[in-house]
Amino acid sequence: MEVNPKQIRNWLKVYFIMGSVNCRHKPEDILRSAIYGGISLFQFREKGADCLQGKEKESLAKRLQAICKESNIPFIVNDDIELALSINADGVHIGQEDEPADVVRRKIGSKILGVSVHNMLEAKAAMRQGADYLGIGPIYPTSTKKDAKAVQGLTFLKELRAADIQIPVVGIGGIHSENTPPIMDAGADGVSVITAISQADSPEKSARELKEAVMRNIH
Ligand code: TZP
Ligand code: MG
Repeated sequence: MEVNPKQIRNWLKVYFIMGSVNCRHKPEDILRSAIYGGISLFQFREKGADCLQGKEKESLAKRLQAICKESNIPFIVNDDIELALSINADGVHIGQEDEPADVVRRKIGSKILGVSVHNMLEAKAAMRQGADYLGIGPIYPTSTKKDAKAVQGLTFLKELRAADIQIPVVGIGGIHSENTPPIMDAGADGVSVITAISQADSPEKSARELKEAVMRNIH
């Protein structure tokens, strides 16, 4: 997949992240509902206690990938480069604990590469090493990622934009439609969420509300 920053920004608007442990019912149903509601990008993040491994993980990834394909939603894999390559995902998302971004970039060629960063040094390194977008957070408190860094609010995001760094950026951590506007005002291109959609009574409604909040506050 050929990617340019404008296209990436568009995909980052409502970025839904999910694995089986985030789901109270069938992941396929939650993803379909989220797509009806208007998500623009999906990340398969199979992590945490009791997460699927091996063939079961791959099988769920393929089922969710097929659902994304039907609606032209790019399918990103968290951390697992081998899986992303073997199922021909559209991209990967890595953190600071994973392989360096330049190594991953060489492995995945022109697929989408997202990198989680927490400060200017990490952001600049990720950009130099070929990141297509940056994930910044946790913006708000979250209980989803047990090893998440301290809540950082919007300070770093604002600092990045003040330095005129224009790489596509998505916020993450404790985000829902009501607390989305300040993130967009700080210069994000979109929001990424796990709980707000995966645990919602109606993932469709939640995704729609997030999309409306993003679109009302796009800069
Ligand atoms: N990285 C930083 S916070 C977080 C990740 C993966 C979890 C976000 O989940 P939620 O449920 O939207 O707060
Ligand atoms: Mg990681």
